[in-house]
Amino acid sequence: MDSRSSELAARTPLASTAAAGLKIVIVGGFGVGKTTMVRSVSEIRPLSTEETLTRAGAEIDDARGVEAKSTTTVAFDFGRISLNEELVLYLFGAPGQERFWFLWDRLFTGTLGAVVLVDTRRLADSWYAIDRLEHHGMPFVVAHNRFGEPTHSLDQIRGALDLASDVPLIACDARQRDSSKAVLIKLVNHLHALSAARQVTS
Ligand SMILES: Nc1nc2c(ncn2[C@@H]2O[C@H](COP(=O)(O)OP(=O)(O)O)[C@@H](O)[C@H]2O)c(=O)[nH]1
Ligand SMILES: [Mg+2]
Repeated sequence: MDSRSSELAARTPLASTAAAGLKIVIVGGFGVGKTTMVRSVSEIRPLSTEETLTRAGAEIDDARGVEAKSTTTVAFDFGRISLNEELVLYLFGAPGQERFWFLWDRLFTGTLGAVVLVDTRRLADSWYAIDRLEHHGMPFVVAHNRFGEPTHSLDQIRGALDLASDVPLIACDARQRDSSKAVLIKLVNHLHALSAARQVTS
C-alpha cells in the first residue's frame, strides 16, 4: 500500500460495526463510464486496473465515439460505500468487452443487482449486458450516462433497448457523485420493491 492509499484507508476505515455487505455490479459497454461512476461514489480510493490501450487491442476494443479514451479496464473496478453503521455496499465495475464475458458468471455470485450504463452513441453495446442479466434473472436498472446534451428521451431509449416497463431507467452524469448516488438509490429501491412483491405472492 503506498502512503496515499494508507492515508486514505486511515481516513475511511471500515466501521467495526459493519456486519453485512451488499454487492452491486455496474456493467456496460466499453467507455460508457463504469470506472468514472465507481470513482465518483466510492468512499475509498477505488481499486481499478486501467491499462493503456495498445495497438494490439485497437482491433478488438471498438473505440468509435470514444477516441479520446486511452485506457481500458482489464479487470474490475472496486469501490465501497457505507450505507449505515452495519451495512456496506460493495461496487464492482465489470468489463463490458465481449472477450471478458467469461468473468461475468463468477462476478454475479452473491450479487444483489446491477446497473447497466448506456451511452446513446453506442446503444448496441448494452444489448449484450441486458441480455446476460435477463438470462441470469439478475434485477437491474438502466442508467443513461449523458455525454453532453441529451439527444434522446428516456422513452426513446427504453424503446431502442426494448426494456420491459418495470425496469427502471434514469439519466445520469457518472462524473457527479450525487448523480451516481441517485442511480444506486434507484437500484436499491427497485430491489426493495421486488422483494416486497415476492413477499406478497409467497
Ligand atoms: N462528458 C462526459 N464524459 C464522461 C462521463 N462519464 C465518463 N466520461 C469520460 O468518458 C471516458 C470513459 O469513461 P470510463 O469510466 O473510463 O469508461 P469505462 O470503460 O466504462 O470504465 C473517460 O474519459 C471519462 O472521463 C460523462 O458523464 N460525461
Ligand atoms: Mg473502466
